[in-house]
Formats: sequence, C-alpha cells, structure tokens
Amino acid sequence: MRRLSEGLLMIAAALAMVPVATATATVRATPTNVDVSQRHLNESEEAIAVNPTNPKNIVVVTNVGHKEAGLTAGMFEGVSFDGGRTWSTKLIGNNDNLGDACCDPSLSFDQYGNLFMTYLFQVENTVPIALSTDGGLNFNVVGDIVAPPSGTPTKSSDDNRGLFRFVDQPTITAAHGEVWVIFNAGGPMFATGAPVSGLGQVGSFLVGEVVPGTNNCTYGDIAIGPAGQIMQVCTLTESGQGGGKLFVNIDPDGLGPANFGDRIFVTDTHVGGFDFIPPQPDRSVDAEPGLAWDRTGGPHNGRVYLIYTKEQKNESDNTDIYVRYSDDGGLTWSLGVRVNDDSTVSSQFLPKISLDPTTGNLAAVWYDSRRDLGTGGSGDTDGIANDDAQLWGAFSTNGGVSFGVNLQISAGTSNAADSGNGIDYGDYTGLSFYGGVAHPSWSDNSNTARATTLTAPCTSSISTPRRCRSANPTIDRLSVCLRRRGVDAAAPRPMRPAHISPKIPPRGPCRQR
Ligand SMILES: [Ca+2]
Ligand SMILES: [Ca+2]
Ligand SMILES: [Ca+2]
Ligand SMILES: [Ca+2]
Repeated sequence: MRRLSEGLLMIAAALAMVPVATATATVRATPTNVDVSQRHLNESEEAIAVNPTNPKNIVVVTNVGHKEAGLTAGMFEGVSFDGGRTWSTKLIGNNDNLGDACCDPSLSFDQYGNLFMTYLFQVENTVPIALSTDGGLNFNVVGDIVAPPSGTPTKSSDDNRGLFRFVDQPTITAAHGEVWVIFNAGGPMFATGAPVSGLGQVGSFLVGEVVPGTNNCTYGDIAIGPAGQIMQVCTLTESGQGGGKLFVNIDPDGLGPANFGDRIFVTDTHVGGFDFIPPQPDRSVDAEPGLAWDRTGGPHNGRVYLIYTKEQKNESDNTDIYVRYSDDGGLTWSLGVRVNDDSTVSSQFLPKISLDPTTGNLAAVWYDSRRDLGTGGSGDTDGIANDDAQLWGAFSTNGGVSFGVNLQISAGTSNAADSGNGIDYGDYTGLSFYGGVAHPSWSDNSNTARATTLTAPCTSSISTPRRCRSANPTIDRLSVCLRRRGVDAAAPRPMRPAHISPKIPPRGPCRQR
C-alpha cells in the first residue's frame, strides 16, 4: 500500500478449495469461509502462498491498521498446516528480526519449499527479502535491496531520477532456481534476482537494474518463464483517474547478463493509478495487473497470462476484469477476455490470477459489486448501489480462451468505507492455486465494521462451460448463458504522451504507495 492510513477490513483469508472439473459446470454453494486473522481490528492487502512440497501448508501475510492497534509497525501472519482449516497467527515485523514492517507483503514458495517474502519498511527506503525454510513459522532477512552504486548504467537516462528516493509496491516471485523482486524505486521500476539451489540455499542478489521506460509505471507484477526468462508488468501512470496503460518488459536470460529490454505496450485500461470507484471510495484502485507464466510442460507451456482491470468508459465506474495471453514471450498479446460474467454495470476490481503448476489451469479472483443494486437484499448493506462488494472467482481450463461461470466466494457482503481505515480493501487480494485447489485471501467486514482476513476452503467444482447445459440452472446462470461473453476487441488506441503526475505526498506513518 504505501498510500496508507489506518484500519480496514478484517481479512478473511478465504481458502477456496476449488477443484476444477472438466464437464459441464456444476457450481456448488459458496465455499466455507475461514476467518484467518480472528482480530477485531482491520487488515488489508493479503498475500497468500501454498507450499508445493506440502500443499497443506499455507501462509497468509497482511497489512494491519497500526494506529488503531497501538502499533508503530507490523504485519499479520497466519500459518496453516491443515490446508487452511486452522491457523496459528502472530504479528511479524513489529520491530522484531524483520525490522519495522510497514505493509505491502508479497509471498512466494518455490519448488524447494523456500518461502520468500518482501515488504516495505516504515522508515528505510530499502526493500527487504525474508526467507522461511519451515513453512512460514520463522523468517529471516536474507537480502536488503539498496540503491545501486553511483554510475551504474540504467539504459535509460530518464529513468534514474530519484532512484530509491522512496520504494513502493514490491513483488516477489520464486521458481526455476531463481527468486526475483521488483518494486517502484521512486520513479522507475527496479528489479533484481538471486539464484536458488535448494532449501535455504539462496545466492547473492544482483546489483539490480532499472527497467527501461518505466518511469511512473508501477503497481505491477513479475513472473518467471519456462526458460528462466523474466517478465514485469506495470501500469502508467502512478496517479490520476484517467489514462491507464499497461506495459511489459522482458529479461530474456533471467540471471544472465542481458538486461530488461524496452517496454512493450499491451493495452489501455482507463484505470489510473488512483481511480476512485464507489466500493473503494477512500483508497481508490489501480488496474492491478498480474502475471502468470505456464512452466508446466503441458499444452500451453510458455503461455504467459496478464490479468487487469478495465474501466469500460473512463470514469463510468463500470470496471471489469480481463485476461490476455501471449505465446511469444510478451511481444504480442491476445484480445482481452472478460472474466466477470455479470450483466450489470457495477464495479469489479483488484483482481489476482494464479496458475496451478500441476495442471496449467487458471484461477482468478476479484472484488465484485454485481449484487449491490441498491435495492436491499444480501448484496446491499445500505440501499446505495455499487458500494458494497463480495469476493468472486472463476477458472479457465482452456488456456485462458474463456473463463467459467463465476463463483461467489465470500459468504458475506462487505462495505469498505465502514471499516474506517482509510484504505478500504487496500491495493490487492491474494490467491494461490495448487493441486486443483484455489486459495484466495481477502479483506471482509461482512460481520463487523472492521475488516478481517478471510480464506475459503472452496470445494466447489466449476469448469469453463461454453454451453448452457447445467442440470440445475439458476436464474443467474441462465443470465450468464444468455449473454455473450465480452471480448475486449477494441483496436489499440494510439498512445498519448505519458502524463507525468506529481508524486503523491506522504500520508501518515506509511507513505503513499
Ligand atoms: Ca538477465
Ligand atoms: Ca478512469
Ligand atoms: Ca463491471
Ligand atoms: Ca450498497
């Protein structure tokens, strides 16, 4: 987060165990939601990761509202060894061995069972890398990414202004014997990686490099391809409600000597860096692009997926979730496939995508206001349309060509403003898909004003139906079937000059993201 104030929704880390069926869709009931945090204060911005060497081992780390908790630093952590049914919880980064953690946790397990975490400090403009080799029970800092030595080539002379003046929005990804972290370094994106050869065997991080053409491009993700190549995505610009352009850059040899190449334009989103929508009225949203790269060796091996939010008409608040994919390493991209299958003009926002490394299937989750028409009922807390939300999700079993009937994952309906924390749900949700089970985590205040971290062991069986042949179609599902899935087929628009916005000033103890 970084642009942060206090409080939020209790995070319900919903572990959605969602085995993906292959036949006609059978959407089961909303999965059991598990309140991971069990705190009576706010959490936001959930990271979640499933251990591939023990899929019953799941870890959630979130922001907490510091002021309301009387804290100066710290994040919430939940660790499960029973597939998410029960959790041991504690605060970390509260001036313990992880230092003064502000926020913005990002987690990634690798194939050895290493759990990497990055986050932001309250004070220092460096980015810590922490490692756990016991399934999240204990972390130690194994790296602290600092500004490169003066004079380090950055490929693009315009991109090194204010380097490490602040740091924001770090993301970490580990796979294929590498671990990579990327973050906004006070203007441009800055990336570095380290080799990993086994449990606890992590080499030194590279000096790091500025990613070309990424000044004021942020809020993105980083992914590792089947050959060890690296892709980053970010969204221009850092601020404002208009514009919204997604770019990717590729480092073709990962830890090898080649640097990230020039940026590649993917699509317009109409979602600015701080785009205000009724269900996220205090914090606003960005397009929150995310990546997933298929390394399975299966039929779509090498395909890289990009999820993002698009506002249909700029400032209409009708945001939708789209996925595109590339089969040539990011040079060209498919048309966007709309993931949310509602027929409303409500907001869908803060998407997350995850690829099951055991199958290549995709899961996606997002907050969704489709059931808040302002007419009461379980989807509306206050008689006002499009200001309440639930967590919804969908699967794709055909390489992102289409997504299945959407599933309501959160049992309750949340109102972000009611949390009083100033940053609503924060800037992202969590999702980890492994072994046919998707584990989302999100902020939820459906039972209290504060936001708790929920997870939902989902045992629903859903698929990617192309036909309406359900045995027990509901009205909602019929409406899905009667509507053609939206395809974002608009031709790319000519690029406008990048609008360089003034930086968002610091707010509160944590600076703006
Ligand atoms: Ca390289
Ligand atoms: Ca907009
Ligand atoms: Ca919408
Ligand atoms: Ca409402």
